[in-house]
Amino acid sequence: MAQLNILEFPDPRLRQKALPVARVTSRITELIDDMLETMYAAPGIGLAATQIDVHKRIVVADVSESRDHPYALVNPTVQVLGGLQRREEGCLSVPGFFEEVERAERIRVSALDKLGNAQIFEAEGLLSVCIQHECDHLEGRLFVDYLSTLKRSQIRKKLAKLARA
Ligand code: GNR
Ligand code: NI
Repeated sequence: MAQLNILEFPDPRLRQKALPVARVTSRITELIDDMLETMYAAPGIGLAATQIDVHKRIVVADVSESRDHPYALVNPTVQVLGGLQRREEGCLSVPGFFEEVERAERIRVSALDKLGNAQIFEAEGLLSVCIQHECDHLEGRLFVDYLSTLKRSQIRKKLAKLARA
């Protein structure tokens, strides 16, 4: 297993659109294990492959208190079932900044799992937010894109200053 480096906003590589995984090979399974290790170490509740500069449609998540309920989603698709929620979000690629974002409350998720088997489940609350946040990464979108231009540029400037220090 290995921990991987996480790209930080405004790195242009975070804007790349991820490509579908053709087949869940042992290489993909190993990548998922490395992503889980990286997510738990960070610590975070989710991680998209885009954040580690791998532009494949792979997401991991674990929103449990006990940190022992991992999800691995390959080629995930999200169907909105209904409702809205506003929640404070953070991102390992935008360290130190937390802002409220509005998202769908209930979703249905279809994906392949770590072994390449099809999975389908419904999610709400924090898991729903997390999966929507991660699927945004696969499209090159970040939670700061939902904020005002002013707020986003403030965050960009503060992160640039921290990176220089
Ligand atoms: O660790 C994370 N916490 C979090 C909190 C609220 C909404 C979304 C998230 S995901 C984030 C990890 C991350 O950056 N995943 O891409
Ligand atoms: Ni994120």
